[in-house]
Amino acid sequence: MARLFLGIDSSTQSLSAVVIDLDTRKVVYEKSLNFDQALPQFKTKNGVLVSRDPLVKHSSPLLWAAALDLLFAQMKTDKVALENILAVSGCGQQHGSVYLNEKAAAVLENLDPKKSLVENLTGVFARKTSPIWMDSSTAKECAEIRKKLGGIKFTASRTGSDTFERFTGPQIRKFYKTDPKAFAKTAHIALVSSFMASLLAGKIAPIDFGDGAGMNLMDIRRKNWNHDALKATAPSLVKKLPLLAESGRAVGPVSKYFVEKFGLNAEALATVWTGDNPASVIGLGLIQPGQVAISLGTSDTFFGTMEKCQTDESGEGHVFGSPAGGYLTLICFKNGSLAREKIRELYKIADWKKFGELVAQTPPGNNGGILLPWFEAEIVPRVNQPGIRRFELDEKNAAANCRAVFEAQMLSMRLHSQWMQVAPEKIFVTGGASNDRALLQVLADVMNCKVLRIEISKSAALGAALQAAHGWLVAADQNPKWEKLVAGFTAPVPGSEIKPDKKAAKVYDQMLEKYAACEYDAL
Ligand code: XUL
Repeated sequence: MARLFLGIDSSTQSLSAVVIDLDTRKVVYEKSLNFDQALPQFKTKNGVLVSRDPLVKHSSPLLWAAALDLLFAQMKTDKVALENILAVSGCGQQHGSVYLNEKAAAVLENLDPKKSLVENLTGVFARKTSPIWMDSSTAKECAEIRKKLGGIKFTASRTGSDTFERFTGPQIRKFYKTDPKAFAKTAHIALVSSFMASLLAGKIAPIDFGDGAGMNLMDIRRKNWNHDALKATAPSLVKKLPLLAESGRAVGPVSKYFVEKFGLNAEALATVWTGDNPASVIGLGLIQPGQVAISLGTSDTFFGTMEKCQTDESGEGHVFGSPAGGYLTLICFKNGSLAREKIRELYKIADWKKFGELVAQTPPGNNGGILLPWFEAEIVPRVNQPGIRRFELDEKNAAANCRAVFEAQMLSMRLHSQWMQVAPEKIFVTGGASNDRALLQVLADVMNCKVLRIEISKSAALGAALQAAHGWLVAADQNPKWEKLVAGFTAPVPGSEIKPDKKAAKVYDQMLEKYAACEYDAL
């Protein structure tokens, strides 16, 4: 019997599955369901509910549950050998939170396969919607918690990050302040990851050290709840939060709901999930300390692995627990493909191929033209009032604006990642925009480092599947080694290496200062 493992990624815009065969070391199945298209009745746009306040971004936990039903139904239709799956793990968009009432635990234990998950779960929420990572409406709560914890440096060194608007602690505090009655009715607070894990396990699942670190509530070094942070956030949190645990650890057998309804193996293990970025780190094979990757997705993220915990005193970057043990550092830039898409729309550029061609037509350094692409409130640097700004850049020149948006994104990454003090000899790159050589050349030149493409469209779901395999091997006392486990699944695309151009790299060394001055000016 093939040893299969299922990884699920509950991201902002879609729910994806990857199934791996551990013996042939192959991905045997991949599928994605786009929320807006597959479940239009939830009325989301790019996975987000419409809101009048541009700083408020919520989604619906029932939408994620409905998508899980659809995904399993799809796997059944596609004849995935669900009876051969030995463990299921997953990951979720980070920071988003789900508020469950006192009925939830019993409902989870008795999920009725004759009903849908949505029918089962109606009535278990203390709050109908979930604030997600794109929300930036909690500046006040961030300031309050930061002050109680003793400022940026202390907050970062205790919890792994300064307080951030999208982090769960400030979001919980806002909920407590604005709707104390509903907060009082909240028996369990889950993250997107632990909520989805709870559905699979049929009980309240722990939060892992990777996603837990995105809450401003976990002690990053001790990996337990930090009581000062809990107290600074809201009352009685210790009762409302689940246990913290290693990702991939077995929670128990999967809920009978999935066994009876879809034919999932009754002995398959349900495991602890993690955040999408920690899972991607595994999916990209970043196991060794000092490795660096850039993911060009809805948000652009810059991450690296490290053995010891070193936090960013300036408070821009984050440290999370890595599913492979140790730590990962992460910087999240909200205006990633979000901004590239906006420029494409603005200049009516037919496709990404054309976009890349326009970038290639313009010189490195863009003749001095700079664009700050803050279409949405930006996380790094902190920009609360969205708006784009041009410096010595002709608004009418489409090609120059295409180059400008990507150059600014890469210069910002270089500038704001300096605290990590890593000098990688190569950078792995993944995500939608990583298919374009012209863009990767800009990346290699700005970072003055060779760049290799990893073509895993679903690195997070793959990481989750590997995490399921790891958890199952641990439970079977087989003492798995991460390096061995990921080998073969995560090699860079042959021939994808791009070397920096020495002349262009010099241009960017100089441009960095000018870029920093523009940021300073704009802020
Ligand atoms: C990371 C972050 C985003 C989400 C995207 O801190 O907010 O990358 O995890 O799903």
